[in-house]
Amino acid sequence: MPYEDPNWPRASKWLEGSCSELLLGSVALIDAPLNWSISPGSCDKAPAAVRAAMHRLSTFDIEAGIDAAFVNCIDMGVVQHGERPEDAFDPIKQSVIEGLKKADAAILLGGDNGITRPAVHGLGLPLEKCGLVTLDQHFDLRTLEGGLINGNPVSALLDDGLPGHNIAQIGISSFANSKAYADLARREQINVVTMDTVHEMGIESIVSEVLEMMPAGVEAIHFDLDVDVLDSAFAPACPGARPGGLTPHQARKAAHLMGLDPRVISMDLVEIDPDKDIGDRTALAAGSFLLSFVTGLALRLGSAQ
Ligand SMILES: [Mn+2]
Repeated sequence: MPYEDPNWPRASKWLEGSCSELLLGSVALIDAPLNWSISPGSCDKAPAAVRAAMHRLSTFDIEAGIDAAFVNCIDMGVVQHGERPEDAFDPIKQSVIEGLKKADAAILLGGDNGITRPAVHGLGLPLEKCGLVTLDQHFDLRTLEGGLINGNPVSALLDDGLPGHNIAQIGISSFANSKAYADLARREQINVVTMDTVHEMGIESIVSEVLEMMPAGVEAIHFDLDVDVLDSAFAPACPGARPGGLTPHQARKAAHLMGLDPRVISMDLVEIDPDKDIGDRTALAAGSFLLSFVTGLALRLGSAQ
């Protein structure tokens, strides 16, 4: 019999539907194990790895003074989708639309970054009313020639008609991107915040500023948390992570602040390759980001009541 303490509820129980009697709202959890990457790996195993890590996390956020269990987790299970991003587009988009009908926010467990494009479409609004905030060391603006891949979801969204000024990218890093794509981001009027700017200004002020600068016409925002935004020391499971990235503390703060904004109604956690993880440290970090987004959401829903 594994050890259980009734005074220490595990986040894994929350995933199974265990929640507080006093409920503020709900979140839909969707597994989207897309695995069609530039560097082939095992991102398809990430939803299971993050869920397993939740067994070692509690639901209580001592910093925010609130429990994730004030939000009911509606587990929507795995989206059945094809191997290629083109084949996954409709199923993932529909799963987010369904999730948002049932819950106050939808959280997608990737999978690779290719899930971000259908997730934005799943906001269910014309793209000019949609916003995208990425926490990522990379632009993900690679060419669309050769088809969809995990390195070009932002290009694909621009091509679909998402205005560049509705996109903010936090954590863009040196030697992880090219001048051609930095120039493209500037031409498209994407709000780019580099990694050094985050370290100099602080993640809280950057997230607040980015949300304030979203155009007034943006009604719903998708938050793409590419876990490779972390410093590679903290994210052995993310092949895209580089030295000099965010600490788990900074990414957790960012996720919490995003959850607090009423326009932010969906989130994805992507680019974790559990086969490369060490001591589950990347999966544990990702689990804490998910929970911090939910406690942000809980505070937001509580203050609206
Ligand atoms: Mn990315």
